Amino acid sequence: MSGMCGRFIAFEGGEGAGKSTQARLLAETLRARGLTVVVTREPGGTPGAEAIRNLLLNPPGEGWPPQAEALLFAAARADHVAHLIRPALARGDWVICDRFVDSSRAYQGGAGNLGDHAIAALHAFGSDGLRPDRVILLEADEAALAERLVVRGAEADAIEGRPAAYHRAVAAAFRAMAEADAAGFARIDAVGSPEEIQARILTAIADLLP
Ligand code: T5A
Repeated sequence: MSGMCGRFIAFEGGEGAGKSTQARLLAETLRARGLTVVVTREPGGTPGAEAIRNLLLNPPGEGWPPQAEALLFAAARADHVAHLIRPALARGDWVICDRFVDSSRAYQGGAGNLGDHAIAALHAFGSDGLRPDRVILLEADEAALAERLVVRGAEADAIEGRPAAYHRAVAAAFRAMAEADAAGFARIDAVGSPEEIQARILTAIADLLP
């Protein structure tokens, strides 16, 4: 629980799992029910964090060492939490965030080998350990995700362009986190039409809805 009045939902999963699409659809549905909803993303969401996003996804020079990368994600998150997420929750708004700290746990902590304790320590320092009320983990097999990214056709950024083994380790880390915290995570099958997937998500957050 975020401990505040609004609700905080984070979408997580691999590249192309449909997080942005589902975040947008969920916001539309909640707004139609009369809720005030803020949709945001990480890295980013505030001017400061968007500036850091650009440094992370298009690194100047030879690329960030793993520790520097984790610190930059945590710094972007600290700005986003302080300037956007906490104020919105305090107003009683719903916040829907496309990726949050569990991406750092899966990418930098798991696939990047920095470990969960290091990421937890950065998050405790940067963002007072804020947790979503529910993490929606969108899961699909590698082939389905690869096909979507080909259809989308955008050029891979510095993290998306890492080898398949890295992305497999990311998926495994997400799976392990969800298994360890069944109440905090909803594992959603991300294969199907956007509408089918949205119906699964609404079922998974039904207990949070007013
Ligand atoms: N990162 C991020 C870290 O390493 N550590 C961190 O702490 C954080 C916060 C962020 C990168 O940074 C890394 C992870 C990432 O590598 P990003 O641009 O936010 O970069 O990357 P993604 O989150 O992966 O965003 P994507 O846009 O690639 O994927 P989404 O949001 O999961 O997917 P979406 O909705 O854009 O859909 C992708 C494509 O599939 C289609 C869409 O139309 C789109 O073309 N699609 C579907 N196709 C078929 N069936 C469906 N049901 C579909 N739903 C969507």
